[in-house]
Amino acid sequence: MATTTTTRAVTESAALDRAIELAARGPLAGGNPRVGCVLLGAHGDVLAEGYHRGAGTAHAEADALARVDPARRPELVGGTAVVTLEPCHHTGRTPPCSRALHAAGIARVVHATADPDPRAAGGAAWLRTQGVEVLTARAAGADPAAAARAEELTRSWSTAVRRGRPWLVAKTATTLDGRVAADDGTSRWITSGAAREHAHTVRADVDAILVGTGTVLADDPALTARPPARASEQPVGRAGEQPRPVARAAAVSAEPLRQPLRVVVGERPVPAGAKVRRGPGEWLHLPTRDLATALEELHRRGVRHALLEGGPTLLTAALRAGLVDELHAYVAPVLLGTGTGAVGDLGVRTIADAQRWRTVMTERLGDDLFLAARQAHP
Ligand code: AOF
Ligand code: ZN
Repeated sequence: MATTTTTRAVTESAALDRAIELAARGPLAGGNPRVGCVLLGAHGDVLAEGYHRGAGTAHAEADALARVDPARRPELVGGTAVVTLEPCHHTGRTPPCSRALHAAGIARVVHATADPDPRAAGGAAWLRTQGVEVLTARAAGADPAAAARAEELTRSWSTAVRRGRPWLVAKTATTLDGRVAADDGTSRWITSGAAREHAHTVRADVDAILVGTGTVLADDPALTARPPARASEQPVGRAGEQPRPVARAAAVSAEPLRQPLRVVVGERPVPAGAKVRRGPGEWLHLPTRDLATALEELHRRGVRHALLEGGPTLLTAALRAGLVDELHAYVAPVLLGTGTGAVGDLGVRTIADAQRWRTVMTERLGDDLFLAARQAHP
């Protein structure tokens, strides 16, 4: 078991740091947020810790409550719950955390972010009506850097829930001169094995992978997640030190790899023999040219994180429509000079109109470079 129960008295700031570490162990994919919880007794002792392991399993608060030593349960009375997300107030797949914390005698709740899900929201307000002191981490005086890390943990999920469409990551694998294929259409392979392995790890972290019909016809991709090795231990606590792009959370799980939904977007039919039609997992054809509509449909199906894998037509449309939240660029030290560019006409005619993004992560992968960037504003 990853969590431990100690009796050391800690500050709420330390408890928040720990809750963030725990939350980061949960899966990014699967539809639910990553949440961690530390329960402090009335004298500041850590009575238990918990985290959410994904949709259908116990919420972080319930997980922590279940781990309190029965002999020490009375110490919860007058105690504090430090949580990375506002406690839910609904009966979904599990009972409301608001009521469970109140029933246990918790007198103070410090939460890093609000719950944007209208089904679940209201925990903070209801707890206040019961006389529980409820504060955001910032209001409780948490270290702003820790509060920012906690907010980063749920950013992609919260954004998806608020907007009613998945957080969209768009991937490109290009030459140094921004090409994705040579003049004759050949493209295998531009990036190295290390870059392609990395991309498979990212696939395992999303709920759906999207491609246009053009890419299915040209490349016949399988679109399955085949990460190289399943790391059993990952350094926790680093997540959110800088904005953490969608990547690598799923690798910590020892369970069989959950496959993302494979989605083909576009009006042309998907050929009967296309690899995307074959398992494992499900696939779906959304016969529309309108990516925004396709994304809303995917959100209705529970998709909160999606990865757009090509091709240039769909990517250009997504960028023009402002639908891409995060760019994942794999750049190889390869030159083609001519060939297909990663992105088509964005309507930019002068440098002042360029789309400018913010780099949130870089990594060297063999001879290649990985760069994650986000839109400058959100
Ligand atoms: C919490 N603690 O650890 C999590 C929360 O389908 P359910 O029942 O799992 O509910 C999912 C919703 O509950 C999710 O959309 C989000 O609003 C909240 N998740 N809340 O208090 C947790 N994972
Ligand atoms: Zn809950």
